[in-house]
Amino acid sequence: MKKILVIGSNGQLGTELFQVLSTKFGSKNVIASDISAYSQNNGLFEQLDACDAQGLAAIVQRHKIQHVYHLAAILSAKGEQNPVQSWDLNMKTLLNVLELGRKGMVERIFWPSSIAVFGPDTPKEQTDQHAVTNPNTVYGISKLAGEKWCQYYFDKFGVDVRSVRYPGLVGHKAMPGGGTTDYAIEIFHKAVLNQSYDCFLGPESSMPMMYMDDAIRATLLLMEAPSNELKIRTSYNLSGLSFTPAALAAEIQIHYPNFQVNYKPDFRQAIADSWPSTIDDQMARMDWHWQQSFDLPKMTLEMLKGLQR
Ligand code: AKB
Repeated sequence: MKKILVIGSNGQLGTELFQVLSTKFGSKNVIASDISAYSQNNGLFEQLDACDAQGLAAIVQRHKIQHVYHLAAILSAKGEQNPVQSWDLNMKTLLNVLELGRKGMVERIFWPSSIAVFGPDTPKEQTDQHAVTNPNTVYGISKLAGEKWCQYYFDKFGVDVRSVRYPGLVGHKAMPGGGTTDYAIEIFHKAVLNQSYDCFLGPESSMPMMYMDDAIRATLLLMEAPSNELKIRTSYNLSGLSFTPAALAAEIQIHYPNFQVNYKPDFRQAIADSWPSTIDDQMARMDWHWQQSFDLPKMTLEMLKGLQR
């Protein structure tokens, strides 16, 4: 059994990924870590500021960690409010983890990139793996630089680091924190409370999204793929579904006919406008046999059922 460390385990993705990894590999083999002193999960936990390289290395040595999932980051919307802090945290933590790989202290690393690597010059539809990027948010710039660092550590030092460009992730077990795609989770929380939702994007902002179960399945598929079959060592395009706030509201109204959305776009609108609408992920489909399974009706049903429970 592999020993696994999840960095950022209290986050939206970390909470769910930790649970799935613990079930799959055994709770004694998966260690959660977060900057917070308290764990959202049951199981082994270490408090860790991933900017602290020595603290990170000590945890890796103590638990004989082989695989690291490094999920800690400041996301797009929060990043625009704290540009320098976001750059420092996003880059320093990644380099600390890549250094573990270079020193032979861990065998394999997962680090998420994002559709935020794309920008206003990127073609909007079926955005190709190698499309022009030119991001205009600090989060996007840090993800693009991070992708290049992953490629560099793979080429120069043979570090087995793997990555996908997540779209907006939609799940019901944890709240998102500071992203532009967060509306797609918040809206469900309001619907099940029979409240209206003030959406911070306009009704026609189409963005790539993915239900959390698909995101976790994609992550595990990539981490289990034979190294020699992976042709992309920056980060793989990954596609689930694309929808607008209006389309999502209409789908929720099938279940909650009185549900109302008020559109009040703020600074996040410009970020959403700079990102693609749909993604071409054929490289992921070819190299590690990726296929999404959630469409908008299925995702909506799962979200509503999960939140009602
Ligand atoms: C965000 O909105 O910042 C994130 C992302 C797309 O990476 N969810």
